[in-house]
Formats: sequence, C-alpha cells, structure tokens
Amino acid sequence: MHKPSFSALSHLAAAAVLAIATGSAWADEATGQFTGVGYGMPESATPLTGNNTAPANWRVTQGMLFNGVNFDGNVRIDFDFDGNVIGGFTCSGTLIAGGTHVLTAAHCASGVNAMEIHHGVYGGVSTGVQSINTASNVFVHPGWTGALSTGADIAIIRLSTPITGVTSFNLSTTNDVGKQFLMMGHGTTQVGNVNSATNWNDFGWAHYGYNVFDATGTSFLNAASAMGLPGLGTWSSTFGEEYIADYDGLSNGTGTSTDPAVRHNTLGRIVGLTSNQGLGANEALIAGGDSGGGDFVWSGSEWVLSGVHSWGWQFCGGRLTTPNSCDFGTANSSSWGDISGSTAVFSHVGWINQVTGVPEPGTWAMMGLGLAAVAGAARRRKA
Ligand SMILES: [Ca+2]
Ligand SMILES: [Ca+2]
Ligand SMILES: [Ca+2]
Repeated sequence: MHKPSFSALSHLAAAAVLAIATGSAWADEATGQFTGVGYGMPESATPLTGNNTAPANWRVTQGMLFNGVNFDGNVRIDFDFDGNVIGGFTCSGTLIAGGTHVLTAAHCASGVNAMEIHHGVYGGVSTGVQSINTASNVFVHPGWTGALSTGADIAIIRLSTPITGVTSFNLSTTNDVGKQFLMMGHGTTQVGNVNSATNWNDFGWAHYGYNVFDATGTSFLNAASAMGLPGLGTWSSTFGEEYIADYDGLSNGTGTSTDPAVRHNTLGRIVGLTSNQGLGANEALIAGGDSGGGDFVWSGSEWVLSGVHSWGWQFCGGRLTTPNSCDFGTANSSSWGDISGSTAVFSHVGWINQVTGVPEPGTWAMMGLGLAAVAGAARRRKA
C-alpha cells in the first residue's frame, strides 16, 4: 500500500552539529529543508522535536517518573557511517525487556560502523556508555532496503553489557491506532508554532511529548488517495504497518478555518480519518535525532513500546492548502500541521523475539515440559 518516495519523507536521524552529510540531495518537497542521514542535505536544516513551549519545559530530567516509571532506558545512539569516530550522527532507541537489547530504526543502524549507546543522559552526562561491535551485534530488519515506509524501518542492537537497574520495556502486541502515546527521544527541538528550523540548542537532554496515533500507513494513504491528493508516492506495507500522527495546533477558540485546532489538524482534514484535535499543551511531534526512539502506550499497569520513530513529512505543501495551508511554517519541519510516521511494533514481535532469543509461546511450553522432565529425572536420580 504505501511508501512515499524518498523525495517526500525524511529520515529523522540527525547529524550532530559538525558533521556534513553528502550525497544526492533529497528533501521534503515543500521546503527542501529536512535532513536525511547520508542522503545529502546540510545539517543546518535539521529539525527537532516540536513542543508547544520552550524545549527546556519538555526535558526528561533525572528522577522524573511517568506513571511511576523512569525512562533511563530511552537511550541515545551516537554513530557514524565512515571511519571509527563516533559523533557524526545521533538517533534514539529503547531498552527492551531483559535489558540486553535496544530497539531502534533501521536507518539508524544500517551501514553504521561505529556506535555508542548512552543511557540515562541528563544535562549531557551519561549514566552509562558502551561501544557496540556493529559487525556482530546489529540486526537490521531483513526487509530494509533504504526505502522508508515499507514497514521495515526497524533494527535491534545487542548490547555488549546488559543495562540493569533501569526500566526496560515490553513490546505492544496490538494495533494501537486511536490510542494516546508518550514519545521519547534525544533529537533536535523547537516550538511548534515558531517558523524556525529545529536545532540542537537543548542537546544533552532527552525530551518527551504526547500525541495520538491517528491512522495506520494503510488507512492514511487510502484516505489521501481517495481525496485525490497529489504526490503521495508509492507505498508498501510488505513488512509491517506504520502509525501516522499529526501535530495539532492549540485552539484559539474561533472554530474557523483560521483556528489552529482546525487548520493544523492535518489528518482531520483528510476525509475518513479521525478528527482528533490533539492534546492541547501536551501535543508534540518528533524531529531529527528522535529516529529510533519509542512511542509508549499505557496498558493500565505499564508503558509498552508501541512504535519506533521513522520519518517526518511536511505533508501540507501543495495538498491541503484551501482555505489555508495546514502547515504552520515550512522552516520548521516539526511544526503544527506536520506529520510523523513510526514503525508499528506489533508487526514485528515475532522477528524481535527471534533475534533476541525470546522463545515463542509454543517454545516456552516445550521448555516447560523439558524443565519438568529434567526436574523429574533429577528427583528420580536423587531418590
Ligand atoms: Ca495529533
Ligand atoms: Ca489531528
Ligand atoms: Ca512545517
């Protein structure tokens, strides 16, 4: 079903301050300004996490708990594609249950030959840092070809040393469309109604925010296609689903097409999709450097890892423009009206469990029988 061309979507991996990516240029068609790692736009164009007030208000600070849970397991991934010098690029990732593996995006791990995992990062100080042997401990989804939106933008990193003493996260096994989620990442930042590029001015801190999964990649593309919206590209869900979310604006109470809650409700302006107008001051969108980071859904007793940040898209340009464009500003790739895509974890639970060595339920049952048999044998021997 879906897969916008590379010219439309933008990786959310981000180059750190000094690195310059080279290669064939591509960028968001509306502005030409979103950076894709290794694909050639200057880092000065890199956007960041968009929130509704100053990024400092959205820091994940040391000791901060969300429903009683710490997010030290929201890791920063520093990496590079050439040579062995760390620090050219930054992504995010999540420590998954067991504490021995991190889940991230394929475009944060494929072709990477130098990598460090930082956990518990506060004010630029990491609680723990470890280097990864990328030749043997990086597992990119076998369907990944470099194309965004085939549902394969996901990768697993096996840690050199298990991370203990912090919360690690179970995987969501359900389709979570319609649910509110908590997003985490170490990427760039900006305020959503400021028409300036996201930046690294608050680097050293992770940031958080909230949104709602409005649609799957399939339902989004089907609805946009039915409206005849141009430039949607070719998509495919061959390897799994994605979750799409929009960055809703704060209402000014007028209820008109100039009301941000209406105007920037991008997915609500697509016929057939949810008209959800967002979470008010808590609403946010991912940005460059947040790639690979997690979207978490509260199950009632725990935060489960539901999505892995993949891309951002200034979708409005040339599509939803009447009477007003849904994009607050084209200089800010994480502004009100922009949209994001995350790889849906439920599509990949089997593959993740296979790579990390978590047995399937049937295997558990067999192991249980085996253990019982061994125990029985031991008892007999003893007797
Ligand atoms: Ca939204
Ligand atoms: Ca919306
Ligand atoms: Ca924008």
